[in-house]
Amino acid sequence: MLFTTAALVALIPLAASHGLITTPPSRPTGPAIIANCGAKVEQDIRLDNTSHVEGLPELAAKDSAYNAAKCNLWLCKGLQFADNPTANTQTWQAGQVVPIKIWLRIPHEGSANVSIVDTKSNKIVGDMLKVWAKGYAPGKKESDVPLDQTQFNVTVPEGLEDKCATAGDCVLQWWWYGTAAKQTYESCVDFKIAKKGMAEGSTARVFKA
Ligand SMILES: *[C@@H]1O[C@H](CO)[C@@H](O)[C@H](O)[C@H]1NC(C)=O
Ligand SMILES: *[C@@H]1O[C@H](CO)[C@@H](O)[C@H](O)[C@H]1NC(C)=O
Ligand SMILES: *[C@@H]1O[C@H](CO)[C@@H](O)[C@H](O)[C@H]1NC(C)=O
Ligand SMILES: [Cu+2]
Repeated sequence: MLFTTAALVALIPLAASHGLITTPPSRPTGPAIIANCGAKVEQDIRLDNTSHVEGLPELAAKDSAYNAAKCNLWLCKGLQFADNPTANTQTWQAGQVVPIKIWLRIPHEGSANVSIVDTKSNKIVGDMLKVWAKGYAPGKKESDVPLDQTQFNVTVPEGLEDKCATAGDCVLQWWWYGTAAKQTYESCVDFKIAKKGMAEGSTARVFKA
């Protein structure tokens, strides 16, 4: 097949998309996403782990391994808890301030939020930790994006000690929608909540008071 140079150049921005959480470490690909979502979805994410969700349902539909309920493409892009090394699971306490860093490769202006999601019901738990109703990720290149949109703190809410006691039951999800691009990005951090006074030995705790 022949492509003109212009056509090839036009393809590049599509291939090189767009963002994920780098701190704390976010869910990677692995054998569980292959088993539940199929090899095509896993390959798409592995080749560019900042890519958007919208292309994935089409790839999944062509794959006999795809299990819609277990894969759950609209939560964490289908990335699975079982693929996240245990060492990546964060242990937090209510009131703890958690620094988040986003690698935002290519901006698409739109809205974004950071929230805790109950993975069984795929519902946001409590208030969102961060909301940009508009004006998220403006401009054309990484450096156009305001620093406070890619490096910010969230505070671990009170009252999740039971619901989020076990890693995998809840995730911290960064969610971003580029309005004109019509593309959704999702990236997830696995964590569990430790009851206060029971986290002896945990390190690097940052408390407000
Ligand atoms: C995403 O991809 C980059 C580049 O290949 C890699 O360095 C990084 O570890 C990956 N992160 C995750 C969470 O998959
Ligand atoms: C927040 O994120 C969720 C996904 O977790 C999304 O469905 C929702 O539309 C977003 N809401 C706002 C107000 O940004
Ligand atoms: C996050 O919180 C820590 C500790 O309270 C503070 O030192 C740091 O400057 C904050 N970072 C941002 C980006 O606000
Ligand atoms: Cu794009």
